[in-house]
Amino acid sequence: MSAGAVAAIDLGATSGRVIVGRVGPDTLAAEQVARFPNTPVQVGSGLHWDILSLYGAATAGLREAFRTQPAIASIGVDSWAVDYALLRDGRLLGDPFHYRDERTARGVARVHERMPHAELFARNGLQFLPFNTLYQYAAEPADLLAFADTSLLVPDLIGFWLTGRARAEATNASTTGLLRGGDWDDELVAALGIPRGILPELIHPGEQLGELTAGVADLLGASRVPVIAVGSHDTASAVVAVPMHPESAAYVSCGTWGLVGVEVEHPVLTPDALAANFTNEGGVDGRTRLLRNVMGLWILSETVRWWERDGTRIDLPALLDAAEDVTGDVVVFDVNDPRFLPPGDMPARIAAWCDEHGMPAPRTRAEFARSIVESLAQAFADAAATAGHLGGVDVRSIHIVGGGSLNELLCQRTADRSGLPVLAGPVEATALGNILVQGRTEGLVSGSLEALRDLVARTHRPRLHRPRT
Ligand code: LRH
Repeated sequence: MSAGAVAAIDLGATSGRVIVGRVGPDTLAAEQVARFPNTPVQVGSGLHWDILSLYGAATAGLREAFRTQPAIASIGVDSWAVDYALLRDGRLLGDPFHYRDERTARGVARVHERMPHAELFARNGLQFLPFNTLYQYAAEPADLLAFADTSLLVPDLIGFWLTGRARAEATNASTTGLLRGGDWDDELVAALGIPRGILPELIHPGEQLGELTAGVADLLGASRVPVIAVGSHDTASAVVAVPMHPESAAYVSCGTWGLVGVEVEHPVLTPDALAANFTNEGGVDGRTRLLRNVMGLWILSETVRWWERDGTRIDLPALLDAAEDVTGDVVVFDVNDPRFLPPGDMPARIAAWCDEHGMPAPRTRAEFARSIVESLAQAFADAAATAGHLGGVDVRSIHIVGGGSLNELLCQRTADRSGLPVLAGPVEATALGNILVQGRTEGLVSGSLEALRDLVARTHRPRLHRPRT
C-alpha cells in the first residue's frame, strides 16, 4: 500500500474549501488548493445559501486541484447539517434556506402540534434544535413540497451535480430528524405530511456515489473519477479524525458550533438524555455520536463582527491576548440561551442576559472576550461530563479539534474548568476525516476507525493542556 491523493470539498460556516489530501499507511496531509467565501444572502424570502456561486467556486477549485495533482483518485463532499434543496426533474426549485433563518420557528410550532419533542426523541434520538430539517420542511409551503420530486441535503446536492446520482448520505440524513434505526421513518414522514417520494435512497460513508459525469469531468480537466460518500455531515467527518480512544475520551468539534460528546455503539434514548437535550447523530461505520450542540465560536465571531460593523478592524489574536490578561472575575453566562442563535448584536444580548440574572455585564472588549471564552469553556466541561455520564464513558481527557483547537485560552480554560487534560488538534479534523474515509475506499489505508485515528495521532500530534489547579 502506498500513499495516494484524494480531493475534499468542505463547505464551512464562513468559507468553502477544496483540499487535496495525501493519504497512505504512514501519511496523512491536507493541502488547501482553493478557498472561497460562503456568505449567506438575505433577500425578501429570508436567509439563503448562495449555492450556485459555491458550486462554481468548488468546481473551479477542483479544476485547480486536478491541474496540480492529476492522480487524484476520488472526491468527497461535506458541509454542515440539516439544510437542503428541493428539486423537480433535476431542476433546483430555489436557493436553499440557511438554518439561521427565522422561518424555522413556524415549523417548530407546526410539528409539535402533531408530535411533541419527547415523542420525536424516542424515534429519532435528536436534541431539540429549532432548525432540524423536519422543522424546516414544516415551514415550507405545502404545495412547494408537493411539487418537488427530490430533496437533497447540501453535500448530496453537490454530489448530484457532480455525478447525476441523487442519494442521501446517512450521517447527514440522521440530522433531518426523519431517520429511525438507520432508515427513513415512514410513519413519522407520513404523520408530518412530508411527501415520502422526495427522500432519496440512503448511502453510507465509504460507498461510491457515482463517477463524475462526462460533462463535469471535462469541466474539471479530469477523468471520470468516483465521488465517494464520506461522513458528509462535517461533524461526522471531524469525529473520524479525533485521535482519541472513545472508551475514555470526550471530544469537542469546535468551530462555529462546539459539538461536545462521546462516541458510542448505540443511540442513548433514556429520559436523562432527553432531559439533558443530547443528540444521537449517525457516525461513520455505524457508530453513534452522542453529543450536544453548544453555541461555539459563533458568539465570539458575531461579537467581533458587531464591533467591526462601523469599519474598524479587530485583531483577534490581540483581543484574545487582552482577554487572557483580564484579572478578576468575569460573568459565566449560558451560551446555550437561544437568544444567541441568530446573527445580531451579541454584546447587547450578553449584557441583557447579565442584567436579567442580576450579574454585572462585561465593560471592555477584553472583558467581553474573556467572558465568552470562560462561558464556552464551562459549557464544554459540563457537556463533556454529561456526555460521559449518559454514554457510560469514563471521560479521562477531552479532545478539541477544528478551528477552536487553535484558541489556546479556550483550550486551557476548558482543561482548568473540567479538571481534565485537553488535547488540542488537529485543526483540520473535518477535512482529514473526509480524506480518510475516501482513502480507505480507494485502498490507500485500511482498518477500523481506531486504525484511522491511530494514523491521525501519528501524523498530527495533539497539543497537551494540563489542568491548572
Ligand atoms: C457544524 C454543524 C452541526 C450542526 C450545525 C447546523 O458545522 O454541522 O453539527 O448541528 O452545523
